[in-house]
Amino acid sequence: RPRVLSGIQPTAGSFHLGNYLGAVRQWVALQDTHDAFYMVVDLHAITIPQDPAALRSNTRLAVAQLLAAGLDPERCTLFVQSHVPEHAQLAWVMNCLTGFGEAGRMTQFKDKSAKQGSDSTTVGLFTYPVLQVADILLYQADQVPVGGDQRQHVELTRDLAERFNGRFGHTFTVPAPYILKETAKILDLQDPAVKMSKSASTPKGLVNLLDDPKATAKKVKSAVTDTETVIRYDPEAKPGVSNLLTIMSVLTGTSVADLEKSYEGKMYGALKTDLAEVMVDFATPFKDRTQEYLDDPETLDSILAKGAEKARAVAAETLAQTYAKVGFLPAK
Ligand code: AQP
Repeated sequence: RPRVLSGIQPTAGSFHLGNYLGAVRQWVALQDTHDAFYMVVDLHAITIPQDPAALRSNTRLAVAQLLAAGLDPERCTLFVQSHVPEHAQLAWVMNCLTGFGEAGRMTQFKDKSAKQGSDSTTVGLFTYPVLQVADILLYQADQVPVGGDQRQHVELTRDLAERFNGRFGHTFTVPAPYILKETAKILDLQDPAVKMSKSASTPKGLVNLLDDPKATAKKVKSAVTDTETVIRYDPEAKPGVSNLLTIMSVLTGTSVADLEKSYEGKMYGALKTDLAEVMVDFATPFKDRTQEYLDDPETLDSILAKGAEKARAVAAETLAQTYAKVGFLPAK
């Protein structure tokens, strides 16, 4: 079975619709066809300041949401990044292989650091993509299921894997991104020119899965569309409506073409009302299941302990090979 690896940050509390449709939904499907490793990336979270107690509880909350979304610890390896120290260890080796200019070209870093200003941008944020390289290479992943905003980081991973392999002999699998075209970029409901994002979206543009379902319905109903009246999929000319059609299509399993047919002659309000209902039907049980997992922290922690053990077995082997190739004297 090919192997997949991916991660999600615990920082925002609730996952948003972009996280779910762009990434987590694919993770669930890939459990049946791939050897799947999924993690909550708390090392990445501290690239911006975190309250320690909040980070701890958000990490458990992220795990609970992943289980509620359908990850099954019997069919995948689910763990917390900081439980596997090899991530930080391999990241150092990868940092020493990455050009300063190369890291500076990462668009996510450029965007985020421009917003924060240089005094509050940490070196950790700068090397965040390199930690991501280590995350992926440690597991010899063949594919990396992510949203479109992560494509450049997977490209960097490929470059560094090839560079290391070229310099020291074959060590790492060169991974490919696994990005579904339809859901690669779920858009902000209020500003369909940009992706839905926890840090950049306004509250009205961002649908958090754990929001009060009534608030979610309201956000969907006030989504920005356009001045036409035709319900038609055209991401260039009609990004707002196309975004709603995409979300509706994925959550109901109906093709966009069939949706277009069924809304022929109808107004935007009809689509929004139906989608609001679909969203509420999806989010309500998701929220309940998340709460059930949170109410049982012992089970959660034992899932994570087993996950970390399985992950470490793979990660430790890759790190040992890497250290040997680099020329580190083995500890006796
Ligand atoms: N709008 C999106 N459409 C499709 N996929 C998305 N992802 C994020 N936003 C969208 C994908 O979700 C996964 C987890 O991303 P993350 O760990 O970066 O989570 P986040 O920090 O909550 O995501 P944001 O909102 O994108 O954060 P900021 O605002 O900090 O940049 C990834 O696979 C990502 O591609």
